[in-house]
Amino acid sequence: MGEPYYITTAISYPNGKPHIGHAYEAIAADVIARFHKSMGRDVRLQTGTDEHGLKMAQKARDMGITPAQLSDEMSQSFIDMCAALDINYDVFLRTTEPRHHRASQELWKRMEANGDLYLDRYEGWYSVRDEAYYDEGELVEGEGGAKLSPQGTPVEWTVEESWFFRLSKYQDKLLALYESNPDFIRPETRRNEMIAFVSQGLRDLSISRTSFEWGVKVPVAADAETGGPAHVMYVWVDALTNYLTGLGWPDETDAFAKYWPANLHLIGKDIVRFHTIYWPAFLMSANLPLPQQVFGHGFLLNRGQKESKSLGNVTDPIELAERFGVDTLRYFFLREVAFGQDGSWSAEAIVTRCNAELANSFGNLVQRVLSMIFKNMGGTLEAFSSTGADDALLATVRAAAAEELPREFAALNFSAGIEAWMRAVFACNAYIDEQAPWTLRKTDPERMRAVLLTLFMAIRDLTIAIAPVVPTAAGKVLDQIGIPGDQRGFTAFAHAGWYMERVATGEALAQPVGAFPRLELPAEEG
Ligand code: ME8
Repeated sequence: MGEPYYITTAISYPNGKPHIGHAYEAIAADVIARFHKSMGRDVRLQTGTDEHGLKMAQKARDMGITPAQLSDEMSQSFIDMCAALDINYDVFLRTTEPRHHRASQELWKRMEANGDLYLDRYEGWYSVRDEAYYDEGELVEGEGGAKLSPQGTPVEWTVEESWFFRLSKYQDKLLALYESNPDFIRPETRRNEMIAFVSQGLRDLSISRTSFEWGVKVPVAADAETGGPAHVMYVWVDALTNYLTGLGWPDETDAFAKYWPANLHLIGKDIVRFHTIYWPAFLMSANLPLPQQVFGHGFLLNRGQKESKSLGNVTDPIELAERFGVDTLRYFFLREVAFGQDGSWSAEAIVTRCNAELANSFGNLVQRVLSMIFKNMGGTLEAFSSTGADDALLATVRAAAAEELPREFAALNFSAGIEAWMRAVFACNAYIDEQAPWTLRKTDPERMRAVLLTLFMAIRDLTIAIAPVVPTAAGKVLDQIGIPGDQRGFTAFAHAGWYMERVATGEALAQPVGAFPRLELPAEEG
């Protein structure tokens, strides 16, 4: 097994069904996980649901059910979304699991043992929608003078006895972390925001609540000290701990030894503060190693607008996948959006992009070449002597598939990586037009074979490179061209001799079937 690679998504609030933003994040994380797996790493992908807190409690009350019923029902719809989008996670963690309560309490005890917790009274603003505390100075004015959080959500004045975490103590340590580890927060804009925020000074953080019960109980010893009402943890304390729970912590498991610290916490831009200020401070306090990187991706908008119930433009990602195809949707998100920035989707944009690139440029190339091999060579492959044009094409393809795309994907620049891949696809299409194998069939069958076999190798490389994005379609192509399961990763490129091996076997190919269908836009949306 290769080097370990641990990637996590945010855990979603199951207070409603998954939306397009949840799908986007899950897809990006899955592509990253598959990419690293293809590079030979020992990958672990964790996702899940964040089931405690006031937001969940209030939603359940509104629906006339218990918070436990709400989280059971809705968390299943996140599991269903993952299945529908081909998200190949290793762990789906629910924060209501007993092992998660135990891990959260252990983290609490370690922070307490380090002298970082104290009891006081919290007075300040709280947004239930964000599950976040805000300083007066951060609030913005909404319609009619209403106070809103910087995310535009309502805030309420809260006064409560509360445990506090000495966040202020970690201000300099956090700034030193950002300084010495420039890749800890990405992209750069998010890093700058966090440095500015921490530089202004950090206040201690209220980390328990007494006004409701739906949460992880603070450890008994701490609770006994207060003599007052029982405290439950502030939902973000337990939520962040999920990244440890999934590895079996606090037990000394093999998974924890192997995968912690995480390589990447992939989250959205609205929750960067929790992951790059609170989380590393909690971990430092508990004397645990820090994750290597937190990446705050952008938001996905529907024709430039935020999806919301009031606008009536909320999209069910499962329906979207059924309508356009899972691979198509995955390709569109990663290709269309510059990762880290906000992006916009529409049915036309999906159809236009995917028809032009996946169906017409790549799908057509595959279909044409494999059909010609099937019809004119009985599907049989054999060694051939190449010309300069063949070698040049293969060098272009190899550079895109084995170097440019992986370099960009490793840096999370998906659209740039796919663009490099697309240029190589265009090079194949230019080559096939120039070489015109359909003419060579009559004039020079030997040369036709060399051209088709060159394209066969190009297709193999290009399919392996794009497989993390479109796993099902790529799998179909690799099945058709008979690439064994253990030779479907980037690691195959490194194996000397492999390049010609498949061609030299003389085995016949199966009859090709299209893997990248053309999409139609329903009339009402055209
Ligand atoms: O924040 N586009 O849960 P959540 C892209 N439970 N991403 C989006 C998005 C959009 N329109 N809307 C939301 C939470 N997201 C917490 C996380 S982690 C220990 C706890 C992203 O269900 C959002 O940024 O509100 C977050 O990364 C994820 O979806 C879950 O959001």
